[in-house]
Amino acid sequence: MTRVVISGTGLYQPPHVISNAELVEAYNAYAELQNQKNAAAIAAGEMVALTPSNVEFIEKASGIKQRYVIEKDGVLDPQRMYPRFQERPDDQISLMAEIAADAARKAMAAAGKTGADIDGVLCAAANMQRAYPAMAVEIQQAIGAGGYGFDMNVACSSATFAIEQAANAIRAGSAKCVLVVNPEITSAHLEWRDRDCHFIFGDVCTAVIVEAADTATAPEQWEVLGTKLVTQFSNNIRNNFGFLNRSEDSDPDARDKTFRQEGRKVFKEVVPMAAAHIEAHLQQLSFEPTAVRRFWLHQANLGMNQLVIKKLVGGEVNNDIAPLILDTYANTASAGSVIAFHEHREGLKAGDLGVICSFGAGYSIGSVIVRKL
Ligand code: CO8
Repeated sequence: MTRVVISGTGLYQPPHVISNAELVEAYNAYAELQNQKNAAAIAAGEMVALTPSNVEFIEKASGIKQRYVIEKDGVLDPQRMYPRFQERPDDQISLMAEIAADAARKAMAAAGKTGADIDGVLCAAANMQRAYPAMAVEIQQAIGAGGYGFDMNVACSSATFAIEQAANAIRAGSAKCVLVVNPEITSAHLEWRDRDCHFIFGDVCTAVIVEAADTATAPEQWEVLGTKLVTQFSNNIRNNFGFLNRSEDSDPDARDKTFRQEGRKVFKEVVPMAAAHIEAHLQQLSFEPTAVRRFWLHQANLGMNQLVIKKLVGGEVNNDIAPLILDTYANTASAGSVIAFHEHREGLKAGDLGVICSFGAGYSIGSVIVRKL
């Protein structure tokens, strides 16, 4: 069977940072405005006043200290609370394709590839900017790639699921070198006016080059030993925003239809699923979890990752066994485990084993077992 390697990764990092303090200040100003507006209804017991958010809660409950965003002013404007992007004409590259092309070029440079070497582009992300033409096809054009491109969405597991599709395409002979790219503009589909989730997400884009081992020339390569995907339906993380909304005549005052979750339930249900999934995957390849040198896990919650690692290998979690990027990037949906892999490959030597693993909405879990060549 054709051996498959990851031969390069790339990262687009947005220009702006929002600290927890800035975020909380904006939310609290918004809450104050709402409470003033609804003072009569609140006094009459018809409405509940909004309670303030706070930095200590956010850091303790999630491990997040800041997030990167493409546009900051709109998010922090208490009268607005979402980013301010200018609509682009059709003859200009679209925003998702622009950040994807940036990350892609960096990954291609790391892998020693040009656009002409790429014959498959998978744009895998939790939300697409539009229905069609596929973002992947626009990215394919922007980087001068050949072959084909398509979009796919498995929420936070989009990247790992795409790496499996890329590896399968290479093994089946339908592609030689596939770009997997994960533009996550989470700031535009987060309800920043919801205290329960306003702190969770950040923007970013990651890119991964997956290719046949016999064409790879990069100085650093990671053989894909196996991939394993699983899904199980859950309503605990949903985004109901979609093309049917305008036909459904729903309540205009209802909460934004974008991201919402039952965070506690997600935490409880996904941790054991993820740990069991990784263990089963390693077992299929005759490895014990303790044989793994590094786990690049999905970055949603510090406590989740600590528990997953504890279940797998016992002992305390540190950045050497499971690096954390959540503190600086927040949850970046499908890109989280790939950022961890991109930024924290130091200290591993040829022959070392690693696991890239995502978990999130669906539920969906995807693991990629790699060995450094
Ligand atoms: N400030 C102060 N207090 C707060 C705040 C706040 N901002 N928010 C909630 N509280 C209060 C609550 O009101 C509650 O008070 P009380 O006890 O009086 O009722 C108390 O704090 C505890 O609240 P929670 O139970 O909600 O708090 P948790 O300790 O469970 O922490 C977390 C909340 C951090 C959300 C946690 O549950 C968690 O991380 N869960 C896992 C989430 C997860 O992994 N989700 C995956 C989602 S990502 C995904 O799959 C991709 C989606 C696509 C991307 C979408 C991009 C927009």
